[in-house]
Amino acid sequence: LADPLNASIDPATQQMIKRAQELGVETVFDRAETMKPCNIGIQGTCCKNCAMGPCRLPLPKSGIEGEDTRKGLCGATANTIAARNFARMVAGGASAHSDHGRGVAEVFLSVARKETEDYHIKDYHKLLAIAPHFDVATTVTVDGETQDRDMDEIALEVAEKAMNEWGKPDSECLYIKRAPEATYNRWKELGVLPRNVDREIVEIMHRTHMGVDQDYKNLIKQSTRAALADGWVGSMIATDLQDVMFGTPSPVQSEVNLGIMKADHVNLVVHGHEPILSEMIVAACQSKEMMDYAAEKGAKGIQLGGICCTANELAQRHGVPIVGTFLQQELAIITGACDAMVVDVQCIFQNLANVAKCFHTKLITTHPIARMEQNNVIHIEFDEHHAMEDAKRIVRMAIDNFENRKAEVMIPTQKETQVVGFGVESIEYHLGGSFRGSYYTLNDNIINGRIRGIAGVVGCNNARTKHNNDHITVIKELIKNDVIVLTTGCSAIAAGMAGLLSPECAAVHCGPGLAEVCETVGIPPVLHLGSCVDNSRILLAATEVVKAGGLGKEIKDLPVAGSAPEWMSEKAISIGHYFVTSGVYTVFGVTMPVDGAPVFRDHLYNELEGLYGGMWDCEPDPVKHAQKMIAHIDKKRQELGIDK
Ligand code: NFS
Repeated sequence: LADPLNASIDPATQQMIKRAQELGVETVFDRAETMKPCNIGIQGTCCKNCAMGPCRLPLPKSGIEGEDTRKGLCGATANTIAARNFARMVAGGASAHSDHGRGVAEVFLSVARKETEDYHIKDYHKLLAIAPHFDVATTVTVDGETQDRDMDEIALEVAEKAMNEWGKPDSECLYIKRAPEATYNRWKELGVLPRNVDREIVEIMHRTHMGVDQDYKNLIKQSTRAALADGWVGSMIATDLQDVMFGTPSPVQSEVNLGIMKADHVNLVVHGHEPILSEMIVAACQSKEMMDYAAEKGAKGIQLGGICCTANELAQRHGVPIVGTFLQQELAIITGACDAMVVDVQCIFQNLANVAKCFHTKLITTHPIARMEQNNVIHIEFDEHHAMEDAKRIVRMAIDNFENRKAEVMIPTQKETQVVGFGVESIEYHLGGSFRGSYYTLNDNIINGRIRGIAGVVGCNNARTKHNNDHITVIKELIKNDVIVLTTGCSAIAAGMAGLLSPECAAVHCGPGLAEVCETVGIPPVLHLGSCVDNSRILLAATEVVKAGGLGKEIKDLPVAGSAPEWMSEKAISIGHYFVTSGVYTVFGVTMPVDGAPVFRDHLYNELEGLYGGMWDCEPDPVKHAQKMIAHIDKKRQELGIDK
């Protein structure tokens, strides 16, 4: 069994792991003790893409002397195998984000066509802001006079153009032009502009099929195309259209950690990724009908809480509290107070069903592409055409289950207050000048050295490393050294749990320059930018910094660095790769499946810098990890001549 104190730095998590062990309920933390990873797979050199294999090419303990003669049955080298595996991770990750984006675009199309009554356009301002990026005009000229164009027309055209980004037959994705011009030209020259999202992902699957692409550099080139199609297109459209339909986030206070659950309330936990589902659940929970029904059943109210990126989506737009990170999903049920857990897609443990069996919790799947085989799981397929009806059915199920609690309820008391919901727009507002919002003031603070640089710290938890420890150590080391941190995903949740998303923490944890900026402006030193598709917000924030001037022509010129200290998912690899190829030095923690192919690893860790200005790195020690990022930031400051 896992030692709770070694498994997490968070007392609430430790307490619930212990509780699970007392009750004889197994969790991911225990399984991480009993099952160790495969020594060859972890090196990235196991090829199982055909039935002559799996061919396993571990690196000899003594390293390679002379020529590397390792090969699979077909002759595939370690470089080819590791690059294929890497490319397939990018394909997996890009498809998850982009399919999410496609789902949002489809709902937006039904809104634009007026085929649904449950979803609406909430932020017309954002719609007008994104329309030009789809080459959609926002004005018309009538009799030589410029007039505003009809909103319904704009919406419909944006929806159709957006859908096209996934499958148009010719030319390139429109959204890719949102990058700094010099970077766009660089990509064009290197031949990595994505044509359409689906094609780039399909092409990875083709190229990594047995006997196709056998040049690791060429495989990485295609990975770049697909990753750029993720970050600058699929994910970015997801973010933008979600903002249009559900509102662009602005800073809002909320709470985080298991302690937000309430013993005397119906606790409904939403877990997964797509706000299409969770937005409706929020609306249903707030309806008088549901609140009255909960009271009728003896509950003091309905406590909604989120896990994983769904949590980030709801927190940034509604201040809905966050129950926890990826690694706390089983623990939410183990409180004995989770009356229903509703899931859609991505990052959902199949073991939730086994844990739910030990309690009264109703586990509800909602997405046609993500079901579970266990027979205690209820499937309520969510459909945008009767979304509210479905949402109410789910909420009612949770309320009906309130009286069925069996095990003794044990909810940890820990919770933190946090400010979430920064975005490209609100950073401009908060860090901008007092007369007009712009990135100029942020740039000025970078140039004068109060802010040493900007770091994006993002990504998952990984049961192979102490829960939240690396996120928090990396972030604290960065802000101590005056590096402002932008965070998303489970890393953002970890930061919130550790109290780092509150403006007050600046005085405690920051270096003097960053502390001064945060205190003057009243912002936390760690800015919550949302879910993992919202990493697109980080790309655009960096682009705004470039545009504001004084710090070079491309993201690669900026004093910035990226990090995923506890990554585990394929999505993280796709994100890492679009950060790298957008010009960001990006460090991953835990381990990278490239060590069995040192030549290929060198391509990722060194050669890519010459092409894109950004490169990969891996550093499991969180302090060294942050210091490597700071060293890169300093190198960029020096190149810019703002070194002090
Ligand atoms: Ni990102 Fe979000 Fe969390 Fe990792 Fe999973 S929830 S999309 S993949 S685990 S950060």
